[in-house]
Amino acid sequence: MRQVTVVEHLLLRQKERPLASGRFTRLLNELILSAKIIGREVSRAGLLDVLGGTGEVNVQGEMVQKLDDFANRVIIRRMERAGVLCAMVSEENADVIEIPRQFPTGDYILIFDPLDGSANIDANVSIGTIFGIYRRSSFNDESVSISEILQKGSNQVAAGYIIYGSSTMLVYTAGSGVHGFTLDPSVGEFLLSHPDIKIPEQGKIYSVNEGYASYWDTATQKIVETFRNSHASHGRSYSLRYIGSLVSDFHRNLIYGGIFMYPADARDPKKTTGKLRLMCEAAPMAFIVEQAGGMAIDGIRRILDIEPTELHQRVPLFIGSKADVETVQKMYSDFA
Ligand code: P6P
Repeated sequence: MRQVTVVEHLLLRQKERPLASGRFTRLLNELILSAKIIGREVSRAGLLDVLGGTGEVNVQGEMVQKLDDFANRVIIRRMERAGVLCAMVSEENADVIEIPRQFPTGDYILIFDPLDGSANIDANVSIGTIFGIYRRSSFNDESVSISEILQKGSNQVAAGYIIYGSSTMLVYTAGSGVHGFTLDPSVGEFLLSHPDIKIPEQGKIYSVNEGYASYWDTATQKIVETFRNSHASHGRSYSLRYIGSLVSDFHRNLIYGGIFMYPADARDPKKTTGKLRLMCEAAPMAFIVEQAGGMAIDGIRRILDIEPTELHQRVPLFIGSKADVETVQKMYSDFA
């Protein structure tokens, strides 16, 4: 079968939209090139002086890894020149990243986590880049206001991730299904390997950091116990799989089925709504999983319906196979 490159796939999509300007295609092309550059460094991390931390702490209060910093700079420098963006938001930067005046702009807004799971870099665990793409409400020359950026996830025009694992894969949706492309290093192209991905209706895997169980509220403890003891309650056993890298845990569940949970916990009074970020982690993954037939909630609310009030606000996340997420939603509702 002739291999379809991601560029051909994007051009096919563009042909189906006669009014398309080609800016979206250009945006994704630049993002894909950034991913190839990041992937190259990630694959050589052990050989270069890019392992370990920079000694700095980011806006999230997390140690900045050298590869984090590298990935962030690669994306910002390449995307600010692409002529398609009016603003960017990075998980690594406290404020909105404006496009320097010397570069042309467009009406897309890119929100991204340059290297999620980076705490695992030194252990050679798979990590990833996560992105969500929005459009500003009205195209004008004014600089983008924060209200134009704080959009709910259902406004995304596209979302995706690149996972740097045993192979480098790009998984993305632009609202017409979820498609996976595997990088063929011998030609440097992402080739269509997983067309129209659908997540199984119900899985046999639950992913959660059970080490925090004593910090969860009663409802959360009961919910996780249901999956742990599912053989007794549902007559089918679930396996606990937890990598500690969202992109890896999500991707495995997308392919095999299952649920990933990062509940709110009482460990840090400043992070009572969980650790994961709504705009640069939960919302892009929620768009992808819904397009693949799955579901994503904060326990009660659909993630894509949540109106952000801050750039880096955190949210509890329950995401994956529809039947499993519905179990969680029903149990939280019954406890409410
Ligand atoms: P914990 C990585 O730092 C990350 O943001 C996600 O990739 C991952 O799912 C989560 O944190 C792991 O957090 O608290 O279980 O180590």
